[in-house]
Amino acid sequence: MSTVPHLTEDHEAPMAELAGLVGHRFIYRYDNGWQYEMYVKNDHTIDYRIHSGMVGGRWVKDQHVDAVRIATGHFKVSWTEPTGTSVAVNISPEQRRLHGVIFFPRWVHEHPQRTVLFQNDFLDRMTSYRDQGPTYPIHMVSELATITWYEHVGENDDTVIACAPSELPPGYAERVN
Ligand code: FER
Repeated sequence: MSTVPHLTEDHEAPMAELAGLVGHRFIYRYDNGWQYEMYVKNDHTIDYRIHSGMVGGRWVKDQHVDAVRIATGHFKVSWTEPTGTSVAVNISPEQRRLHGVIFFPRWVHEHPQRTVLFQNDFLDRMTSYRDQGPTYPIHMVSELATITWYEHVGENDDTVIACAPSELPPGYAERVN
């Protein structure tokens, strides 16, 4: 913990360090064709939607993450889902480049459709599947991606990711900026 009296977090002054990441929406397509959307809600939370891929249609709000700046303009966001899936994403917004590593438990790889839902409404089901497994062997997916949409929308806005991918207007995820 910090010993600085007015700071209570164990990571001091994160906001200046994470400018360019926090409060931004990213839409990106991995080189394997999988398309994702991530909203960095604040320095420890993301909301996201999966537009296509093995678990296309899945969406999640208020996932707790670890976010750090590795170097100027280069960030890393890492977390473990209630399903047991773990993800680490490196993001270079200005270069429109991203690299993700996803570690899927065996049960997700065998039954991806079990995770295609609004996860927040099914947390008990997800942790139950996670605890049943099988977990191993882990299915690792390591892919580069191109960021096709990058926009500042501000922090802690629950309207940014508020519906399933299927409920979006046609062409929503294909817009490029
Ligand atoms: C990402 C890669 C994987 C991402 C989320 C996941 C929001 C989540 C995977 C899962 O739980 O199935 O780039 O960004």
